[in-house]
Amino acid sequence: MPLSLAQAADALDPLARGLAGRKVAVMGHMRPDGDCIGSQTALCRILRALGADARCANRHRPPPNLAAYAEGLAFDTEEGFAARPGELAVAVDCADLGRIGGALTDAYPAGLEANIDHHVSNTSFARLNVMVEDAAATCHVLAHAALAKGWPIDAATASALYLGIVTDTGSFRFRSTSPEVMEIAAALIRRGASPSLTTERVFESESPSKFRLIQRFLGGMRLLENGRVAVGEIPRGLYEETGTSKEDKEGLVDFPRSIAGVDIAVLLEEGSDGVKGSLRGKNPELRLDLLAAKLNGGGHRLAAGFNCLGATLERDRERILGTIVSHLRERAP
Ligand SMILES: [Mn+2]
Repeated sequence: MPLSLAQAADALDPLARGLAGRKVAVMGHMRPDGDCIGSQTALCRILRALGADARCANRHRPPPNLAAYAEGLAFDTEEGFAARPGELAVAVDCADLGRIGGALTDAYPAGLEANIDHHVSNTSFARLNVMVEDAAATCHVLAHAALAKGWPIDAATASALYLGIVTDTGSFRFRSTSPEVMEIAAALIRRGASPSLTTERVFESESPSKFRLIQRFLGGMRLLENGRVAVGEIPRGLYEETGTSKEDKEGLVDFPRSIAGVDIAVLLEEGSDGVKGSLRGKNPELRLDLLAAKLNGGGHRLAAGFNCLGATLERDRERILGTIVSHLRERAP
């Protein structure tokens, strides 16, 4: 059941304090983004300060522009991953167990201790499930709880919490940017988060190869349905050609989203195992989470993703785009 931020803080406080003296793995979703790295590292730091022996675990390492946030913490990846004796696992920013990946979750046969998230599609997969549908970010849920319950917040923790809020609100541009979100951001800045350093680290540290990827992505972008759908693609091999990797995909879908009149922005990424899609919108009535569910995915009303296993762009592009266009016609003719 979705909770309010205050209810979430009440549920999280006994959890965080009760983990003192325990070994804990704070897990996030594969191919971690700013909110994932921010909530993993912030919660890990808070739990340590409260007396737990906490580490971060993610199938993939933090992308280069977010690596600084994991400094000083154990951040383990799927390579040789094992649970420590008696260790409990807590997931942040993960809508379901599949987002964490079996390489990590299989190490905890008794299941996960807690699941802290803000995705509407969250499947309540842990013993304690704390899902705040209205939260702008998982870091918003954690920051609210930390401030309300007096958890230790040093400058590095404040910076990590701020990171997740900045990235998931699109630098305070998306609908989720409420007065309350700004108040929490202000409280984090007072505790040492730096807006300018965050911008530099996260948004102004792109590589020249990323620039080549952006050029190619923009060159192939096109509009459908009288300009209401904008699609960009990353065909198989483009990462290799441009000297980039999957991590460089971050932020590309904001280009189609930025065009006037576009209701649904689509990024299609072709890999060896199928076609992954990212969906972004401006109108919550369009329910992109429901659209993604039709394509083996999920997410939020305005930001969702899907994964068409075994698909290729050449064979399945029209079917995938057809599903997107019919959804748009159904929800907002
Ligand atoms: Mn998030």
